[in-house]
Amino acid sequence: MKVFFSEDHRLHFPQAELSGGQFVTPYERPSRAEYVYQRLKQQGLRDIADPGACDMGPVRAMMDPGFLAFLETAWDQWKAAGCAGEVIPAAIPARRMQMARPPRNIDGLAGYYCLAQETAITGGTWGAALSSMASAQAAQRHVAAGARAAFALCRPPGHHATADMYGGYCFLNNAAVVAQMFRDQGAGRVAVLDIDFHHGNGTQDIFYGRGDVFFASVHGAPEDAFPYFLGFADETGAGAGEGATANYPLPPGTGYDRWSAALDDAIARIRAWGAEALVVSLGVDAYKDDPISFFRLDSPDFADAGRRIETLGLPTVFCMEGGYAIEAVGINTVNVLEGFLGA
Ligand code: SP5
Ligand code: ZN
Repeated sequence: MKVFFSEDHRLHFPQAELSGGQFVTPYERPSRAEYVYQRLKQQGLRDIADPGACDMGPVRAMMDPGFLAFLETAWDQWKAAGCAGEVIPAAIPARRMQMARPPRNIDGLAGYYCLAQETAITGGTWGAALSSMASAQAAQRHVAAGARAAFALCRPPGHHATADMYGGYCFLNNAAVVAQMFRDQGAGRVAVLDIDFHHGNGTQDIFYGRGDVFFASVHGAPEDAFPYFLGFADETGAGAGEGATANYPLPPGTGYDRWSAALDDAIARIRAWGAEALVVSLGVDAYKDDPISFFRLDSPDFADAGRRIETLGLPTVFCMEGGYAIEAVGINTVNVLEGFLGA
């Protein structure tokens, strides 16, 4: 399986994550990608290419122009305003406040585009986010050209980002852009299968009203897990998208028996729906030792999940999402790919 990976992910290395009322070293850190890269090579997945530049066409077509301009200039505006630290807004629009008036003040503007304040923006964030998107796009083009599957080693991740909000360590939604690229190139129906521990709220939001992209997510129940405010089982799509969203929220302590039953149901739904291409949001934070999650999957379970995903028989792009048990992230991620390949 061909892999796309940009070393420019290292441009994004914030020092601060707001966690438990303190600033800690971010869980989403550059070494995550390095461990996956090393494990790929160790396991013989050595066909690893730099993706080249991001194609801004599909990004601009999907994302809010004001949001993109904000991401590109946030750091410079923050510094120009005399702020000493990384971009972390103090205030976010909440109930009964104005949602349609982006402030001029950069602290206000950052809050306007922010969905979770654990995520800091730095001087390298925009470049890294573009490089992550570039890997996803290169993987999509490789599959569109006839390969059965490709792996985009994306960092930073993307599935929490909407068309107009960043957060949850995500800035640009790589999986959503890949799904749309398949559509633009003629696939009638595309599915996104999100197996990251966290609900893929950004991807769901982008496609919620559409009947051409199915979204399925297996994740920690919102009552107990980030992103808290989306991912309930009764979210099934709206309008033309009614029936094209499937959520599998699961409780603390969920092990592979229950998790894989949800995965099987999601796979059956995607098969019955008639997807022609598949995008997998591949997070491995469902792992038992993940420091911020509460499922109990073990490393061999990830290989079994890869085997099950392969049974769909679809052209497949894997986009890296989360996973924070740093040294196990490589093993678990590559296990999914090897399971898929039947290795
Ligand atoms: C892509 C992805 O997996 N994003 C996850 C974002 C999670 N953000 C909230 C993290 C909360 C961490 N709390 C740590 C408590 C440790 N005791
Ligand atoms: Zn996650």
